[in-house]
Amino acid sequence: MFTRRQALMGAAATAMLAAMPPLAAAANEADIAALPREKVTLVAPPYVHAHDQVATSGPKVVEFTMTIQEKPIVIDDEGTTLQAMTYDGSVPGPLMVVHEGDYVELTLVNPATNSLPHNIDFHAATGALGGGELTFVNPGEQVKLRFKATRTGTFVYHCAPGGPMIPWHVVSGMSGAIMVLPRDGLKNEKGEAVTYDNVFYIGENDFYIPRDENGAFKNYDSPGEGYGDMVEVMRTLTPTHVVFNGAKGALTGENALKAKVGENVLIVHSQANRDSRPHLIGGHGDYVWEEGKFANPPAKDLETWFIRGGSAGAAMYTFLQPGIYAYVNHNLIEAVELGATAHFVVEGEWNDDLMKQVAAPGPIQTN
Ligand SMILES: [Cu+2]
Repeated sequence: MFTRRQALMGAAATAMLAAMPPLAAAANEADIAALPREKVTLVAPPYVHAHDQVATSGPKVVEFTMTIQEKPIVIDDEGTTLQAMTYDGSVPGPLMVVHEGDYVELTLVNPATNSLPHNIDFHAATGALGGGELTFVNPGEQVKLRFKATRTGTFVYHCAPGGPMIPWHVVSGMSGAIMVLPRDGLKNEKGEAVTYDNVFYIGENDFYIPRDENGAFKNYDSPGEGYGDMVEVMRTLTPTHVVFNGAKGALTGENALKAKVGENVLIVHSQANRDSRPHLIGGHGDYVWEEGKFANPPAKDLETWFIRGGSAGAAMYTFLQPGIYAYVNHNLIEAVELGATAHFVVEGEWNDDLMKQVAAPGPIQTN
């Protein structure tokens, strides 16, 4: 097992961290202690905990707790099982929402029932390793990290316990996202306020499941048992599964996302390891923060957008027609063969002006 010291970024990084001066902002502690505190209970994706879009008060300390769970999850309809590593039991981990200027205070728990050390690297945070050094916890430990949310946008967080453990933990499920909203809410390209009626969080994962000599996916009894085989598959850079929210079908059929005509939906989409290209079949991105950062004006009317591996983006769309919309990674092989498809089931009145079948299928007319 990796120890805390061995696991981090090598001797140079360790020396650099040891040489860091005491926090210059120590005098600030009293100010932070005087801030109001809010305890948030996280919600499993695709849903998101209740939050204000426009902050109703000044900055606060927002308390979150996440418990790391190593557990088997079924990732396709053939019963293929991944010995997953999860934040709070879900793949992806929960979406956290705060406002710019708030302090995020996370208690990260690694129960003794787990077999591996873990940590968390917040792309939203400023400081060495995104908090990875400060949150490294062995099984049986917990840790508390505080960081100030200084930049707005949607950002990935992921486990980064050092060296080859980093990609392995990430492709075993350990990533999620945080959304830092501007205190006065989201704006369109003209600087006008825009709000959403609902928000869904879609985390995309690439999985690398080893196969046996007959080509069947292998099962393992623990993450560590499958490590060597999985690294071999990872090194091909060819995933066996590309899925939304932890499994093929996690967001289709009975698990489809629900919306109504006229509802304005925000879709936060993260991919911690690999590029993706979301497309809503039959709809559009009215406003898309492709890189996910709200200081930049959103692009408008997009057909397909790009999520860079290691980032989270946000797309806003008002549904105009009822029906079933597939939301896919528009590498269609990944969408259909490997699993990266979600469905929105939208209720409401059909608008013939926007689309109508003028003549039903029938014999080809020759005259
Ligand atoms: Cu981990």
